[in-house]
Amino acid sequence: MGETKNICRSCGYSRLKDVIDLGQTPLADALLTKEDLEKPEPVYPLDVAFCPNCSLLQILKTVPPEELFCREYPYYSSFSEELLRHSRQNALELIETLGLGSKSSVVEIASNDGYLLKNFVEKGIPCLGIDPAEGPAEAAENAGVPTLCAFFTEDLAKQLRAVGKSADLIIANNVFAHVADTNGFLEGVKALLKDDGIAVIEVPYVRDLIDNCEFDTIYHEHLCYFSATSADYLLRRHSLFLNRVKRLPIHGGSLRLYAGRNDRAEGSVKEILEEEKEAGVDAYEYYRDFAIKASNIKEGLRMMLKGLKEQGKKIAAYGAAAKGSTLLNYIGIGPETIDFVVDRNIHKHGRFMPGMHIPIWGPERLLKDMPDYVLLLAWNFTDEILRQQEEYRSRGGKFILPVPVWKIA
Ligand code: DWN
Repeated sequence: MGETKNICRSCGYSRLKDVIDLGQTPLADALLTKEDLEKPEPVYPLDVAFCPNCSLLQILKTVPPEELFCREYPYYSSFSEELLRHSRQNALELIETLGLGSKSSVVEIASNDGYLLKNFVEKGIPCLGIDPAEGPAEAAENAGVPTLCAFFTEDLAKQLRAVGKSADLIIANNVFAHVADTNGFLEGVKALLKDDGIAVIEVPYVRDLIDNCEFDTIYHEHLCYFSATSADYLLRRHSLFLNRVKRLPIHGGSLRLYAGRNDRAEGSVKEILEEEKEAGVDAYEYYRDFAIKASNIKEGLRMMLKGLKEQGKKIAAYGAAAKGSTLLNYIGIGPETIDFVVDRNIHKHGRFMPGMHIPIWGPERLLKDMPDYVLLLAWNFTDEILRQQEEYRSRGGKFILPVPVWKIA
């Protein structure tokens, strides 16, 4: 199912250069029920390539979005306090700097469970969430966030515009890198955006991925891995202009892109483009060693976990995260090593991790079973989770942080 494109998702260039092949991999968020364990589990190629023409790093396989973001899509943003704080800060800053009020119009693409738009609802600012995942969309509506359960496409944007809907602000966090029609997405943003409106788009940042070897953040939902360079090139092709950019720590490192119809670039844009030129993100050499670095992390982690098991240690994992699925499957860590995974997201409880079929329970299981070690799959929330698990740690439990080099915390 789906297609494997060997042409660039952004510019159509046909001679992409291979960076890493993570192998035949199950869908990272396709958590399994007990019944599913008896059925064949779909796997797809997970290989990443670099476009020398526009500098975009991307995966080649496009899994149909209906398979990725289906009814059972288990990801709810509101299970992370840090993400809620990060999102509230973003919303309040935008409300202030843009002077948004009761006459404004805000649209969020991939609004999930209303985790971010609720901050606009609270201020009486008219807003609309758009998200194809039925569970999170329903949760958003129940939280008082008007939500359209649909995929955002250029057609949908034009239909909304045709009935008089347009936006002063479009927010698109962790979705631009996820859409199969990268160019159509931007045409849709442009169609919906008022002449003086701005789009604020958060994407995983390719420099954090490469510099910290965050290979586990590669999965079929993440089709593109942007730099400011590749984003700037792509936006300009749609007569949208990158006017401000912020580098953020969230999700292992992200870029927040502020774009609009008018070219009013601030100093932050020139600065990051020069930094990236200096780092060489527009050349294949920057990506060349990524695969060997990931392989070294894989071997190091395998050996360390094998040693702990030989000592008779009990090991669990924390965070039934999409990145956790990539890490377990790429390294080949299964129930022979990890007894169970815990996660605060109640929608994941009673399910099993894709590929490795490790059971998922609530975090209270850690104190109940007291494993010697817990592999932290959701390492991007290390501080929040270690704080939360002080009791487990005070009883001698230890966390293993897996990337970029494993360490015990
Ligand atoms: O792009 C995406 C990113 C933004 O989120 C989505 N396509 C999928 C998802 O990726 P992920 O699952 O790797 O994201 P997280 O937010 O890193 O996943 C963290 C997991 O850990 C969630 O299942 C929630 C859980 N968690 C927890 O159990 N206790 C998180 C925190 C902070 C906690 O205290």
